[in-house]
Amino acid sequence: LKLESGIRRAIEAEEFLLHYQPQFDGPSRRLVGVEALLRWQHPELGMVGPDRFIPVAEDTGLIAVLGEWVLRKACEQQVRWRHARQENLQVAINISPLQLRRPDFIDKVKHIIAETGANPQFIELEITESALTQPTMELVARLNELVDTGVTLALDDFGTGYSSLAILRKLPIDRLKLDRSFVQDLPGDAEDAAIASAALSIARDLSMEVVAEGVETEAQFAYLLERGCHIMQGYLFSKPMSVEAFDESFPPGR
Ligand code: G
Ligand code: G
Ligand code: MN
Ligand code: NA
Repeated sequence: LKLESGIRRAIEAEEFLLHYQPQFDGPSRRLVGVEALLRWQHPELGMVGPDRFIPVAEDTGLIAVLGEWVLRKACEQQVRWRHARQENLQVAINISPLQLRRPDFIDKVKHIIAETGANPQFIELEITESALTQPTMELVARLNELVDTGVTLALDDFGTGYSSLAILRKLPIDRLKLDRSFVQDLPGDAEDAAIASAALSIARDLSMEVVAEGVETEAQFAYLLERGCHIMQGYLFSKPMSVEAFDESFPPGR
């Protein structure tokens, strides 16, 4: 499979698209935001998921241009929703660690926000925990510069990377995204329950919010809500979907 040579062409052919998965405020179950999730509508292979082509894009350096495309599309969509809904939806965007490390990344973010008119307060960049377990001073400085642009930062896949409290305190992070592997077997599994509770307690101590991923059952929802989880995302509420399907399922004013 020649995914590699396909990526650049596919950007131009507009074969990439973003699906969006809604996120809900825990107590009120109100829609508060979405996570943008990249898809490739491949002419021969059909819908290809990011697990297959993001690693290829990272290996070939194409992640820079693909990641920029994602940022721009998600910012444009935030503006469209703001106009259509008369309120802001928080839009979360996955950022590859390789994107983050590029010297021109901050300028790209600023440029795209300015060009699209997106409200940076409602743009959240998700950075995987594994990229930040041993952050250099340079990387911490970069995260601070990012926050200075007005965007907020979330630590994705939280719980899989063994971040220490000492390190978490140094990072300008607003949210922890509890990895779905720790949500999956709640509330029955004692180890997962301990990890979920620990994440919520760390977040409280550091004044961060927790987003639970992969919430599939009311029992998981109730367990997390009871322990102060702020935001919920998962199949219990909705799968990721196209903008058209999203607007139909979640019309404004509800
Ligand atoms: O949506 P899905 O479950 O197929 O996503 C699988 C993985 O791909 C997730 O870990 C998600 O973070 C990652 N992913 C989805 N969209 C993007 C994107 O736009 N950029 C990057 N770097 N990763 C993404
Ligand atoms: O790593 P990241 O958090 O970015 O990955 C998000 C991925 O999780 C998306 O690809 C999405 O399809 C998937 N996902 C979202 N909600 C659920 C869920 O409730 N259950 C499962 N199994 N996967 C989910
Ligand atoms: Mn994510
Ligand atoms: Na995750």
